[in-house]
Amino acid sequence: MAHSTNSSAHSRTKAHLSFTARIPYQNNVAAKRLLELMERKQSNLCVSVDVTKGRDMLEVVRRVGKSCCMIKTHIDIIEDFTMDLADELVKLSKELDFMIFEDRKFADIGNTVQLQYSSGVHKIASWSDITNAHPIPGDGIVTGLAAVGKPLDRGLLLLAEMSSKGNLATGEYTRTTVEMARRHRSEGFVFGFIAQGRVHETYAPSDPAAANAEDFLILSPGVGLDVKGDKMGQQYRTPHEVVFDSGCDVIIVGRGIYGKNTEQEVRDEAERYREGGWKAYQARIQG
Ligand code: 5BU
Repeated sequence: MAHSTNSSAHSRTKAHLSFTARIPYQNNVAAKRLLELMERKQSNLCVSVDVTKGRDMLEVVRRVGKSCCMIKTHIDIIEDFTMDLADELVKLSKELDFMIFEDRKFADIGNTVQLQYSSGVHKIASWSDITNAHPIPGDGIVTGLAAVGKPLDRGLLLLAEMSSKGNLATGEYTRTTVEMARRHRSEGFVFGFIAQGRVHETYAPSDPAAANAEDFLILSPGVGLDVKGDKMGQQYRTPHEVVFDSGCDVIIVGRGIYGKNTEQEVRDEAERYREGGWKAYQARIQG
């Protein structure tokens, strides 16, 4: 999907409001917490910690926790997972003030995802503030996850677009994803999208009053300052392109940060991305 590369296209939309000013538009508790947290820490950086050992994950988190609003996990790649790791992560999230996003990409029928979210080895809903789902199974996936997550004040993002070359989440698929989120917004669980731009504005409701009343948060992966992609189809844009040009709210950065060698380099890169993301956000709301 080609999103507008001109921020003026977002005029009179929520893209020009501060994170704080957008809090009243949220129906989801986790979304309100995230907006408050971003403003408080002056950070719209989510660090994706894609390492395979628990102690390495905690080490990266200790290094970047102060710079980010969120830590994103793929908990199923951790070889030595126990619930102690989850407990430690939650403890660090309170000490260092960030939220936890398990990038689980649920994609099954409601009954199954409900079990995958609540149970098994990982018990994701017990420690992860936010998770995400593919819309492909239909509305039941939202209903199933909400039955577990809503009572715990968790939040859900729908995958409306992806960053990788040749992905199928485009056009009609993205439009119907937006419509699915819209159908569930008032229930207070779905609060946004994983996307490359402001998909709910690209596919806006026909009634301007309805468009005015709604807000969704956009979290965007595929962010890098030094390289344009990897050998397996990942595509990177800069924080400025993602936040200022395309109007996304949160930048998700993985290897660009945790992939550095020394402790200091990891800390420095986290600050570099935090600053890049935050400056682009400030320029956007001032523009
Ligand atoms: P990277 O190291 O910054 O390329 O990591 C990006 C992370 O975001 C990684 O955990 C992916 O699984 C995740 N991701 C993505 O890269 N692109 C997408 O469209 C989605 C998730 Br959805």
